[in-house]
Amino acid sequence: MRTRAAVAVEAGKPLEIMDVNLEGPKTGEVLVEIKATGLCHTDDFTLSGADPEGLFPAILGHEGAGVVLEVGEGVTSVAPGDHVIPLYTPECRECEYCLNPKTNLCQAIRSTQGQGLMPDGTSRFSMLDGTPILHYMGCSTFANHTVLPEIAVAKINPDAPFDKVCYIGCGVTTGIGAVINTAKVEIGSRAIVFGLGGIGLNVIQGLRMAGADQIVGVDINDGKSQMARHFGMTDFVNPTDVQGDLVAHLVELTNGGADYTFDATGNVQVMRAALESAHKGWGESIIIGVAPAGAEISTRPFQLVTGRSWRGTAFGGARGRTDVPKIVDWYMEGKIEIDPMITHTMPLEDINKGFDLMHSGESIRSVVVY
Ligand code: NAD
Ligand code: AHE
Ligand code: ZN
Repeated sequence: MRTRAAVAVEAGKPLEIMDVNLEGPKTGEVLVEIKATGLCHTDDFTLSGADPEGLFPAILGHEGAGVVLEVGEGVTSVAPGDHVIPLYTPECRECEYCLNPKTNLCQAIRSTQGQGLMPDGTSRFSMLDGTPILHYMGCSTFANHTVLPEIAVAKINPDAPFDKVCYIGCGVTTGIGAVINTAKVEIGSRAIVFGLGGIGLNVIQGLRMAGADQIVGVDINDGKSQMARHFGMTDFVNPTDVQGDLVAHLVELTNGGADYTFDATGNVQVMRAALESAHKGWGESIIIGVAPAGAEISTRPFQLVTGRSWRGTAFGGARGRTDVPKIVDWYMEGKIEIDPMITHTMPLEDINKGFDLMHSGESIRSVVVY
């Protein structure tokens, strides 16, 4: 079939909107009509050329929601008509990782996914002249139709609005999951969240759900503080307004350091500040942000010797097929809020404007509605 897509033809160039060829689902695969997709900073990171795994030409996008149109041979868990969210972290429920309760990082298809290919080692997308186009993060939601492995789709409540719950495909689950699944924040905790964008606001929302007493938000853009307060932030710090050392300021503000800190910026200097503003003896710092090729984190080992720990999280530690439908239900029941964070919607033709809004700091989430 033919479908409409925004193609990343080359690193650092705007996406090009074009018709592309899409082959139907093979064994164990499903064809999904994408109805809406969010624009995550990770898409921008890969498009910029900073992603060591970035490959071109590719169809980016990993925060989508849509409807199953067709299933390949052997598919049993979803059927045409089902509403689904594509999963960049699949859940095969059989691999060594899925069988270990300590991780959500299913590895069943990770190697081909990282090469922009389906599990059989081929791509389903091509340009009209036959040039292959690679998949991205196993999702490629910047196409109106995409093909996904069955283990990489979560079946969701059919009443859920696509233009809101697409955000559960990455940002919402990553932020809330970092608090609940990874940090396992306790009632009464003090926390600091660095970066109040599409991920950081969901960390704040998760901290409020977990019963944190103090939620400090740190961002270089004052414009992000109003929304963060709406989601539960108790104190705002703009590092550019701090006289002297940021870490010392945050340690004082949190009465000795935070029980939990979260980096949602992808900046390795910020990651260091996050680790060092965690409380001596027990503070945990969770890295969510994705850093460019070649970037490395550093600190004095003494920071760890004296009881702080550094951890990381992908997709908020969520097991997609199990947890994503539950998070959609939380949204439908009003337990979590999504709508105010979706500050802009646009047709696919305007997707590059969505990235401009991300760069200027004007948007929280832009969503493309097909
Ligand atoms: P975003 O652009 O919406 O938000 C980033 C925020 O960080 C902005 O508000 C920006 O002003 C702020 N910021 C930038 N530099 C800062 C600094 N030096 N100090 C304080 N604040 C600063 O991006 P997003 O979509 O929220 O993504 C955030 C990060 O999380 C990105 O690196 C993204 O790639 C990553 N991410 C990781 C996962 C995961 O599973 N680990 C999932 C999604 C996104
Ligand atoms: N490809 C990059 C790393 C990108 C990365 O860390 N991706 C996160 C999800 S970000 C979603 O917005 C992730 O899931 N990581 C685990 C994995 O297996 O990719 C690089 O540095 O090579
Ligand atoms: Zn993302």
